[in-house]
Amino acid sequence: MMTPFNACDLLLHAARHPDTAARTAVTGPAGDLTYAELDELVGHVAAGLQTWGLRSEERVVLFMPDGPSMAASILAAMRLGAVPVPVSTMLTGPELAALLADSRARVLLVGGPFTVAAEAAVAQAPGMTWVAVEGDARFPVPAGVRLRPFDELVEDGRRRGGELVDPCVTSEDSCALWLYTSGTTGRPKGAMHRHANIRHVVETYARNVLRITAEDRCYSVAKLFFAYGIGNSLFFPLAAGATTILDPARPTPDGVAERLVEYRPTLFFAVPTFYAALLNADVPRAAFASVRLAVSAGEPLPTDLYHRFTDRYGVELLDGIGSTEALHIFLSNRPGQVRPGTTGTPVPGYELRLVDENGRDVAPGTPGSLLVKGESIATGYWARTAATRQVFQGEWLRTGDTYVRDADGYYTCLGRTGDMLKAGGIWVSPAEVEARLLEHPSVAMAAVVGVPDGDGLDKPVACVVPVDGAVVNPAELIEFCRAGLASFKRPREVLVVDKLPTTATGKLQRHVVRERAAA
Ligand code: 3SK
Repeated sequence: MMTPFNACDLLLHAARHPDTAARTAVTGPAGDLTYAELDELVGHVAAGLQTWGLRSEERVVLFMPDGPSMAASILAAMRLGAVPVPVSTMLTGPELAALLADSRARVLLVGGPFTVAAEAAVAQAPGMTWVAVEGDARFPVPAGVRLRPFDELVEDGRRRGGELVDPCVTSEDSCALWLYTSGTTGRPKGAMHRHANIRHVVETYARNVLRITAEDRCYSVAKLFFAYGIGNSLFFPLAAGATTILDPARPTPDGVAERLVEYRPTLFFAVPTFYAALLNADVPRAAFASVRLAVSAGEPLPTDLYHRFTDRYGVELLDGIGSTEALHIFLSNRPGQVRPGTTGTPVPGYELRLVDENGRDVAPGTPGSLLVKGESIATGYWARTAATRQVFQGEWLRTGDTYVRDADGYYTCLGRTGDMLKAGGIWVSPAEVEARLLEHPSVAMAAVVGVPDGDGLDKPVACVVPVDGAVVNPAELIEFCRAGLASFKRPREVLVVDKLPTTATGKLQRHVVRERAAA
């Protein structure tokens, strides 16, 4: 017998009680909403989407900045039994078009600042029927596509009193959310999460590691379109009846420092690259006066960076690891028990294994490939059977990371099992960057590897072989990549070489490239 459950009810439970409904659910530069107001907006957006023909289980793509509209739209799609697909606002038009096609979404919600990429994407999206745009921005759309202001969507739902006609009853197993990840092949894959997965991350990491309460105020540098961000800024605060601070701006150290002073978060979430940037920008200690706990994930936190941050700001910093496929963090340090340089111990609610290449468990002190099991693991990747079978093995998820466990049960990351690299906590596919480099007329061969920068954090570096007689200008090539890829994927450095190291069979020796690039 199916147990009815919708994660939206869990996240908006504070709206149902007279003593919590007036508490602030959302604050930030884009506006404030109490729980009662958020609940009402969610009802209007959900009813509006239904009026526009969105049906249960259909995907709705959100290409929006963090703010009340984005939060309400995610929750509204869930309430409807439809599937919100928040996607990176750093995508180019063709990248967004590829996700629209892959997800078969007919409805796209766009934030005002992102209309250039949206226009290019919608022009190539055959199944699109409705586009809602926040604010006054408009753009031409092909015949058959209706473009309306986001406010009109809300108004359409308001006219129906926020009521859903024949509401879909979801269960724990119903699909609640897709999050795209570049994974190991570089072609984005939609990880499909159930309503129960959201409850699990709330009941495990948020409750047992963060010990979040209704008094907390959460601020995440990672945006809502990341798994890390949607947990930090939506699931955890709302499930606790706490306040989320949603910031539409692209994060910079000075901008974030201003937000910290103005909105006074108690829980702060970022990636190691951003902690390094805060320190390098010399953000004052006072900016962190309200923060009780800082969290780092996305890539391993170097020991030196941990000490520099905690010494400078006097705030406990917890390093953890999660994944888009696991929805959030499953291995983490704990307040008062941090071992710098390690990723801590398993979060209760998850089981971990380290296995050798034959799938046998390894002993403490021996490196192994990290597997994780828990109720928040995605059900698979949308329409990607081969990749699903590789990564989701029965109840176990292959993380692709190599770890070692010490005798006390603390885990230390040794790197990626494959060749993918992470820059600023976001997956970068070397193959994708190499393909872009090879589009340049003066590039004959290219290899992209992760090389630690001055803070010990991996950044993409390209080694290129010029076409005979051509001269490669590194700065121009970086700009060329920035123009054709999401900017975080661009190489930070281009090294011009005569040839690339290859094996006897012509395969690129990536580890040799890495050594040379790091020298
Ligand atoms: O990369 C991580 O460590 C992470 C953490 C939480 C949620 C999602 C991800 C990818």
